[in-house]
Amino acid sequence: MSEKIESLKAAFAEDLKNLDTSAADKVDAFRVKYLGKKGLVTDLLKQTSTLPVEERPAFGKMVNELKAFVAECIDKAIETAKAAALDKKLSEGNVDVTLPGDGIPAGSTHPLYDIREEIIDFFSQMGFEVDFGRDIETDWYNFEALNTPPDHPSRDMQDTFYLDEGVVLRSHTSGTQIHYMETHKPPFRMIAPGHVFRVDNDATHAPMFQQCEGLVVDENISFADLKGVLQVFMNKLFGEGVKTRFRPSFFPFTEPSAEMDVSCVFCGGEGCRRCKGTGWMEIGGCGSVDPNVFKNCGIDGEKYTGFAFGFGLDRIAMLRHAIPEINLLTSNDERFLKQF
Ligand code: FA5
Repeated sequence: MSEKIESLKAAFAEDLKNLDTSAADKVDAFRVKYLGKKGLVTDLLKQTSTLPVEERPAFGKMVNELKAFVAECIDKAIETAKAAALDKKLSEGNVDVTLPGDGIPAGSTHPLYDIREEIIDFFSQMGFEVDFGRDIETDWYNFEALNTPPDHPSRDMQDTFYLDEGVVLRSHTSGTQIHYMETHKPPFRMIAPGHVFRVDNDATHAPMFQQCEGLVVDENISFADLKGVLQVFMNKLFGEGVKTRFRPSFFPFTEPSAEMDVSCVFCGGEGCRRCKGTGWMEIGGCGSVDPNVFKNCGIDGEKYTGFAFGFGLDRIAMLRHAIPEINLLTSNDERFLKQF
């Protein structure tokens, strides 16, 4: 039987010499001839079972060695055939090697994330500490300590999600002020970025959005300090030319209180549908800390004064990128996200 193996090996070597490796189909047919299901080597291997038991191991070993040799030679022939095919294609000029390759898709940061990081950077550089607070607050932190007792009419200003009796999804970041004042002694400056929740839904109001609270407490802090800090902040966010205005307003936890507006980016201040014809867009609330809030946190309101503010990050993103609908920011729509 070993002669059979030797003669097949010799025949294979001869056959290989004459193989046209420039044609892939011929190489494949050659592989089938020797290693296919009914191939010559496969056939030889099948004959092992017809031999006397004592001869089988030696014969099987020799055929397997032949099989490995044949497979290696054919693999080389396949590589040669592939290279020949590529050479042919290149010489025919069918491949433009100057074409750009397939792009590797890369993600990018979300515009709201970018704005949050920018705000944190800006205030950190001014010595503000960052406290992220918590999404779930008790009534005390979200309302009462902020000078808003249960039947106070100003509770209607923020339509709140109640989780349980006296437990809410925070409707603003102002509650973090209280936690901070309970655990820190003035003087201090802090910001509190985070998600907030309200029963609200239209083009400029979302049920979940982000705010960033700010609080500064020290001796002799005035409303002028507040205006100065916020003007510089707006210049940083929207550029040197941005127009701002403070409108008298009301918040139970600040006195006096104001709303801060920036000139509408959609119409440049002319007045349009988006700014309801006013030329301005509301961006946040602010004011001097109400002495009752200091009292609730054990801070001496005779000695210390302070200012606080709270901005909507989604509104800042809308203004900065001229986004017409607030819900696009959380829609997870790739067509929208790919623009950033
Ligand atoms: C407040 O939430 C106050 N806590 C802000 C504050 C802090 C005042 C400290 C004084 C001192 P207001 O409800 O106006 O205020 O919300 C502040 C900002 O959040 C708004 O100007 C707006 O930019 C944004 N905002 C409010 N409601 C929504 C909403 N549903 N969707 C998106 N942004 C909103």
